[in-house]
Amino acid sequence: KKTKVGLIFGGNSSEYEVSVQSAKNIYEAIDKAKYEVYPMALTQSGFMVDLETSKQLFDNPHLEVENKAAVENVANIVQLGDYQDVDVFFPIVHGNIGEDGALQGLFRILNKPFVGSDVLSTAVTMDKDFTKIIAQSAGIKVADWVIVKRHTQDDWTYDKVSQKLGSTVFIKPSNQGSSVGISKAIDEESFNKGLAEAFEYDDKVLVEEAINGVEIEVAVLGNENPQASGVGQITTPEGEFYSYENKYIDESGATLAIPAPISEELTEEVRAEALKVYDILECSGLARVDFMLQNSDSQIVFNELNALPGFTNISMYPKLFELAGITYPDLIDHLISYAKERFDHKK
Ligand code: ADP
Ligand code: MG
Ligand code: MG
Ligand code: K
Repeated sequence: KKTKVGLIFGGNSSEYEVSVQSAKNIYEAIDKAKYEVYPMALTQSGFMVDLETSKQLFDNPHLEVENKAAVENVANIVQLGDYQDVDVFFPIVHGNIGEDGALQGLFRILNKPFVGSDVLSTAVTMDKDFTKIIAQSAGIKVADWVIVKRHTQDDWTYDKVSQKLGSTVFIKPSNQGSSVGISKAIDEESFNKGLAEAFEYDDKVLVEEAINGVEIEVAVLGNENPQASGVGQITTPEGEFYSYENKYIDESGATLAIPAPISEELTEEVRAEALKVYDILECSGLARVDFMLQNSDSQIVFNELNALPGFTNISMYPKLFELAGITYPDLIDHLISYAKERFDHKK
């Protein structure tokens, strides 16, 4: 008997298109002899659509979907409960709802296995502030930061933050991804502008010390004894950071180097640090752990953990494991096995 996989994708975050592409690639690559896949879309308005329509989104992500059930948002998501014959859910929804513990909570209520980290871990890692607090308390090096909340905004000026964090700072909404709402500030004007922009996305904003260096990333796979891939590096044009534009729009904006051109010794150090972060944040299934490698002293500074990273067949996560000898279809197979394993252990 084939395992029935509920492949959930889409969502209302800025990473909608990436999610659709990831789901399409998973749908095409999954071992059909072993798995039967139900593609289930969460459209941008939050609706859950029927299986046939979901499949159409693979080639036409912005198809105007008329939801046949025409019921309210939440009721539609709860339709997932109607699919009692799904053996395991594979959520590949980034950001809001998908990567922040909300869908994971629903799977727990439905009492079904699902790919990726559980409620606590996804909720914590979606919040950059909580992620850093926990990592730092476990001895992981992170960039220094302050928290500005909407109601404490007036207490903060560029002068005040730059005294603590240096003259260049990064401003980011605490709960976001894809660099949305993130900016670099170098003076009062860019600080005020950046803060206003970040508050468009969240009530809690991080102002962070800028790390002068390159971004490096590690893919991690597994439950109790996870394995780390090699290290990948992101190179952005001089003076730019890995912005939304560089990630998804301008093809020439950023390049991935897999493996990263760093020493074997440093590679091992980064891999070990990634496993430590994965363990501290109690991840399971998969995660991509992102660091900055500081130019001045080659220190590795943990930046963030992505619980459901981009999973298209050219994304960093699968590419890193491909280099480690795990093909894309095998990776999907492993993830589903880990989902079932965790479910069985928890009973
Ligand atoms: P997201 O979840 O949106 O990817 P990140 O924290 O990874 O948020 O920030 C997006 C990008 O901004 C990073 O990939 C990096 O290029 C840049 N960046 C973020 N924080 C810093 C920092 N403290 N110092 C230097 N660059 C940073
Ligand atoms: Mg992120
Ligand atoms: Mg990031
Ligand atoms: K994250």
